[in-house]
Amino acid sequence: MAETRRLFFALTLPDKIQSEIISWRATHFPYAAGKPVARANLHLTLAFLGDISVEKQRALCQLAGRIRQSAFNLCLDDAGQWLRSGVIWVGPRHAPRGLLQLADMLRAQAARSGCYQAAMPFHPHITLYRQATQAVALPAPGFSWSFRPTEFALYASSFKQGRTHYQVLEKWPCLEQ
Ligand code: 2AM
Repeated sequence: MAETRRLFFALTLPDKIQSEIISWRATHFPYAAGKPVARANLHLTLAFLGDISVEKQRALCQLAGRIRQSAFNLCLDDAGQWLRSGVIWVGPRHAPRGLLQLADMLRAQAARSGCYQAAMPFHPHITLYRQATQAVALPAPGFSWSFRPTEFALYASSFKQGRTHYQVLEKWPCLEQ
């Protein structure tokens, strides 16, 4: 059988914002809220591809390289919990148009290439906890982190020795106007 890898397109968070979110998480959520996501693993998924072959990966990378996406500002000022999937997240209260366009293009390219795309609308988020199946009190509004993503990336996800690892395989710029 052809070798496959579990891949997804995502925005990387600047180190400083990753660290600030981790500190904020430590003081604003109960200790046992769920399984905390490691600092370096914090990311915002744009399109999940699933387990795909090297050929399909190459084709999707070529398509991604043709995207001309203007840069946008992203403000993370919202938090929520999805009990069914056990996810606690932060994300933008108002998703910038550029972010939605970029995710739409990547998701459409993925779908056309045969990668199943969930019918649910894209809800941009950064997962902070997994296995959070008991409702927790969410932090009061007032927090926010803003940054200007300058690139998006293809990630490979692997699970080794009980830990999830994400590796950036390739990056593409968001264009300044
Ligand atoms: P999540 O954080 O909400 O679980 C790598 O698994 C990334 O792809 C995660 O950010 C995950 O979102 C996202 N993702 C989207 N659809 C997925 C799926 N069907 N299976 C696993 N991860 C998925």
